[in-house]
Amino acid sequence: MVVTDGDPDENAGAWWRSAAIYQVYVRSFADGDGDGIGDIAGVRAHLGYVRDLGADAIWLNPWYVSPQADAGYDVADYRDIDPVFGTLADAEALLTAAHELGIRVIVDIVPNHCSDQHPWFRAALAAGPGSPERARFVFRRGRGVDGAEAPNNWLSNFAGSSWTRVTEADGSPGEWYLHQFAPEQPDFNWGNPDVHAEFEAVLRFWLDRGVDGFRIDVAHGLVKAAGLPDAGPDDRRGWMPFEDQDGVHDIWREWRRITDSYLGERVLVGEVWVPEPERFSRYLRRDELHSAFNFDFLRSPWGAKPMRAVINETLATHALVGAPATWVLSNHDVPRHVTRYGRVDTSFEFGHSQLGVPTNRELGTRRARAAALVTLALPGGVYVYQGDELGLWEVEDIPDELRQDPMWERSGHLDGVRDGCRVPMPWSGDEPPFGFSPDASARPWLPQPADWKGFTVAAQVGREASMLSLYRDALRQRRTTRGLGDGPMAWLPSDPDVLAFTRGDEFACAVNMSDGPVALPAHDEVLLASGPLDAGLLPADTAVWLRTAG
Ligand code: ISL
Repeated sequence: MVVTDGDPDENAGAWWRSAAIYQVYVRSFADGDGDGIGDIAGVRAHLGYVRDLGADAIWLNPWYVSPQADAGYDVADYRDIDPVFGTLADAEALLTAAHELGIRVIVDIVPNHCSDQHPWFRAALAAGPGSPERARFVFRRGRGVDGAEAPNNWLSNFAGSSWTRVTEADGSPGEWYLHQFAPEQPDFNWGNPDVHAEFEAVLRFWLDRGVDGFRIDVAHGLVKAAGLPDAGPDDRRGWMPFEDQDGVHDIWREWRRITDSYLGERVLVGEVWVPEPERFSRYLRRDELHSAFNFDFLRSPWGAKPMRAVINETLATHALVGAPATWVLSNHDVPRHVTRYGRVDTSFEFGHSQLGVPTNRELGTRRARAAALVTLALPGGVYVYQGDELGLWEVEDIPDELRQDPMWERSGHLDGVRDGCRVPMPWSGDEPPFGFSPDASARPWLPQPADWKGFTVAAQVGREASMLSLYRDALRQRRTTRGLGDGPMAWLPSDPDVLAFTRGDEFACAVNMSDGPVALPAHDEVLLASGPLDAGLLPADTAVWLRTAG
């Protein structure tokens, strides 16, 4: 597909504008070889499940060679597969098998940083200050006496300073290098042409093997403000010198030219955490990324007022650049929404861990069912994180010694946001590993709760009231119902605590976020409901899909 200037419809009807994309967290999806860690063989064996669910594509979290200091987001070789997940041949076979089933494949790419075991970083350490090897990363002399203080005050996303001091070859304390995440994840210097050339080659390596696109990790973070100035007092809340710098857009234009040079509608999907919606939309200009995760909806508290505001703002912002919106309820970085929506404070914000705050799982599940119908009915694309479709909740009682997230140790155990949503999938059976591993004696890399017994795929398939049946029905109808996916929506007049909207002239969705039952909007037929209706009324925390004309 070649983008032509000035044609507003040049990508109308493109698959990614309406896609339902299933996020496969490879390490926790299915274990093919019995070591308790999910792998490519496991994904391949369960592609039929993804097809039956009704997803158009899968997004695979990083599978590259990695010391796994941050679950694969510390990449040591971008052109090969980590042995824990399989081989390059396994990856190629997975791409073929997925394509045969009509499932597209998006792979994660991590361009902000690599692993400290990446050959470039090892060479940079060995080569010393002022070398071309160091120029591919962000090395600086420290401040203060003998350079003993970090070059600036930037804080890592994983707590503590963003800088680590190295010991030079002669044993003396030396320069500092920047890492916006763990010290094992040195940031690349995107001012260096080698970095651009290397990533172009890596993109082509995977595009040549048939991937349908990339999910770009930390797409707002690659370019840092010139001179690396100290961050201001509004740390972490607004514009920061290490995020959302204007120069980052040149990189996405470069990448777009690469994907556009391939046949088959290959896509760039950004992980873009930017507080201002207008600045967010800049990543989606016609010659930049195709789409980006809309985290504002995920962050929003449960409620008609805040969610209506997010929907309106999202659609207005995307309209500015002609991009389709996306809708996301959970992913591998945030507590699962069944748990979030059962709390008093239903919002999500990084750094405000609610680990252990009481939650009403029954309420959270009811809302999660309703939220599924809302997100699958909204305009644009949608992401389903593995386990959302089973109604899994955040596992909050993982023993401290089994936790794996680097954020846990680095934050002094204050933050536990990311292990509890990564617990391996329950497929079948009455006890762990619930069919996750082929061998019943295998120990999954994070422990599964015993009460997932009733939440396995096998326990939910064919059970009409299950979350899995709801997702399957909704995804099937979403494909076949005119008006869903990309396209316009219009609000229907409603109670302020109800969201009701039409998609085209035959379909409406309503969700009741008030305390009591409300009347359904006018309709011919109820197509799908997230819970039982109450004498023809829509109960609290329930959503419906309606056929509005025959
Ligand atoms: O800290 C943030 C906002 O202030 C986050 O948005 C942060 O940018 C985000 O969590 C980045 O996540 C991604 O990159 C990480 C990795 O650990 C996550 O799993 C991944 O989704 C580093 O590669």
